[in-house]
Amino acid sequence: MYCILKGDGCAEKQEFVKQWSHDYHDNPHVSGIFFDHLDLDQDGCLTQTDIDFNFRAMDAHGDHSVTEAEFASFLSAVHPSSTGGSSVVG
Ligand SMILES: [Ca+2]
Ligand SMILES: [Ca+2]
Repeated sequence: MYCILKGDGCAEKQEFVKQWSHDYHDNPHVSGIFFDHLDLDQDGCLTQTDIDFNFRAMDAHGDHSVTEAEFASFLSAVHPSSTGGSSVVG
């Protein structure tokens, strides 16, 4: 996710959506909703501050590293395609 932040330290929504859709094969609509979850101050720009807050949310064990499992459980909490949808549970 860090590589999305370009030289100006700001990933705009369309920039993020394009990159995320490419890397994770989500459709752009889903990626856009996901961006809104990550952009905590809602300024339409994903910055280091947003990333830091999200990183802390991901790092369930507080060991300052985010494992694939932690990233996956973070995704399942905030990613629109994994909440609701076709699931009959809950
Ligand atoms: Ca922001
Ligand atoms: Ca961790």
